[in-house]
Amino acid sequence: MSKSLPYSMKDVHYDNAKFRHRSLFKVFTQTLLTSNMRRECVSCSTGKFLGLLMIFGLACLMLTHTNKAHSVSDGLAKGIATNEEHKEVTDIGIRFKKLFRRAPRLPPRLSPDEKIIHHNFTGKLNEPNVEEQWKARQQNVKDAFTHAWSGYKKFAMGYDELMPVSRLGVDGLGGLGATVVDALDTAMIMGLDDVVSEASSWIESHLLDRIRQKGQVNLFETTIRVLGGLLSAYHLSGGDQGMTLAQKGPKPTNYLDIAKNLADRLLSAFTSSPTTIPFSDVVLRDSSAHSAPDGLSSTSEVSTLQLEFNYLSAISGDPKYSTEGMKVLAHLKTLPKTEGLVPIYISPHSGEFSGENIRLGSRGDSYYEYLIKVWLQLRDTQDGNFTYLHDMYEEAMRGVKHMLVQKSTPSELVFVGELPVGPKGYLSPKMDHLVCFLPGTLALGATKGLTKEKAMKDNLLTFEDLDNLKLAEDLTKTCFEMYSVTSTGLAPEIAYFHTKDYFESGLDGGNKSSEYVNDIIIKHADRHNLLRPETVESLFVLYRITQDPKYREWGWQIFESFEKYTKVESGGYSSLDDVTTVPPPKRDKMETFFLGETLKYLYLLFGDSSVMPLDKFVFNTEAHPLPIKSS
Ligand code: DMJ
Repeated sequence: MSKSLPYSMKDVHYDNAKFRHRSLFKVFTQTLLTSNMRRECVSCSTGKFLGLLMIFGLACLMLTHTNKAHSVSDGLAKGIATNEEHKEVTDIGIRFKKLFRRAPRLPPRLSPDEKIIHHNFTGKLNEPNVEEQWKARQQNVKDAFTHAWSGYKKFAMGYDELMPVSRLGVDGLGGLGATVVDALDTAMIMGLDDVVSEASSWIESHLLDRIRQKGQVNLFETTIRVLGGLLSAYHLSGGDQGMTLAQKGPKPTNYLDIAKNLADRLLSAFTSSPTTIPFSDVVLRDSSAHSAPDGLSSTSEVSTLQLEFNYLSAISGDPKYSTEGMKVLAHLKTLPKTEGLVPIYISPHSGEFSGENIRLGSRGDSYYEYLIKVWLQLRDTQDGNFTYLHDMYEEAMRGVKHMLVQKSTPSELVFVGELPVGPKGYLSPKMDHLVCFLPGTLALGATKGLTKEKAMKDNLLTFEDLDNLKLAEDLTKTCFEMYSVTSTGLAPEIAYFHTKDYFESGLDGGNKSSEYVNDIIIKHADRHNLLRPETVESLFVLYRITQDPKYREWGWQIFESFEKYTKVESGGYSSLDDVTTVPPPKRDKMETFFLGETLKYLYLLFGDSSVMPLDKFVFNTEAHPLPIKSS
């Protein structure tokens, strides 16, 4: 398969020229060079030559009049607001000098279309009841959370997950009651005091014992779900002068004590390893650690622990957690990469990457997410220089655009493919649903959590930021279309894209009325849906940053499909076996991240944008918000 042109060259129209003031001289000479005039000039008659002279003379005349817009642009370009703009300039010599001066480079600004975006999408937003309507929709999400929790509480309390169809509990994550801890801060944010009370008393009475007694757990899963959940609960219940969203429940220090106990055991994955790369698994009861059977750790797993470990060090006053976590990132910085892209496996024994497989789906995804998020978390602290994380992130995003991004045929959806045999091999047009975290991360990386409007007003965006934001918007659309192209309105676990080099017939998503039904291919083995959060996560971030209501509308459509096809009457929601069939067969599992992430992001998407602002909180990869502390 041949590679098509890189995304950045082919598709992005943020040509600097768009933002530059072009001098009249340039316009004039460029016209001469590019229009018919040039061709005809070779044999031009005296009459035509005189005509040209007249145009030139007219141009000079125009320049002897004041041009305020031009002066304002100059002021902006220098970043200074001066009164010069209003002065009459009479010196023709200066004007001629201007003719030959290089046009200044202006900071990017919102186009008039973008400025009015939130007034013209549905035509309804000026109506007084629009916010009321979103509040009502937000209440629906809250009701869904209550229904999910009630199923879990009735049939699986204390187990990691609920099997809603069998009405049983199952321990798929080592037996720490993962759903309880993952769900707790969502309940706090939603103001569900009874759930907070039930979840927190279970944690107070059982979690420490479980941590002392349980066997093998995965370092990454336990960190992002359980440790992350505890740390967020600590802050949201008032710890570290945090918010007091929880009216009921234990003192924040109780969450902190449990978090420390757990993290002390997890640290053995770092300290037993012969390199700075931690082993993948820990036996909690004896604080021993070992690598996975193949001896390897996932790249995303070893690089997705640092937000949690850093915050724990900040609030406990003990630097050891942060020190171990950050050693990993410092080491990853030194390893060879392909345009910032990394293989999905790494060996804790050698400290080197293993294999050539490069992707932003499973085992690769949150490496890229944490580069920018850890930088956002630490950039204002005085603990060291973390610019290298931002550099690694930017280089990687350039690599994504250059090596992985393509467009589908016939309807040109932008997608992120994979390099299963490394950078010299073919690009597979396969995109995991997991990759849908990327648009949110790109948007966050561009504006650092501010709205695009504010970031542009304050001249904070570079052209690269805008380029990344444009890609974020294109990919969010693709992720949404992965839902709307199926019969159920729910995305498959994996999609393939029809390109000029790749097509398989008879594998569409089933929604024949979708414009993209021929662009997206869904193989039989990939048709399941695990109630994953990545797309609604990106919708939430994109809505916060662009303020474009279409992201809310898309979120609502997805939520309605979850309600219609995944809800189990007796309590809980179930993952599905096949999103292309109606009714879809249920898989009998409610993943913890449905409560921890999916419903939290939907709730925040439909709610007031001042709650959990993205420039003050960084969400760990399991959607547990941690405050960004300044120095
Ligand atoms: C979650 O546990 C996290 O979001 C992780 O980063 C990826 N997988 C799941 C959700 O899909």
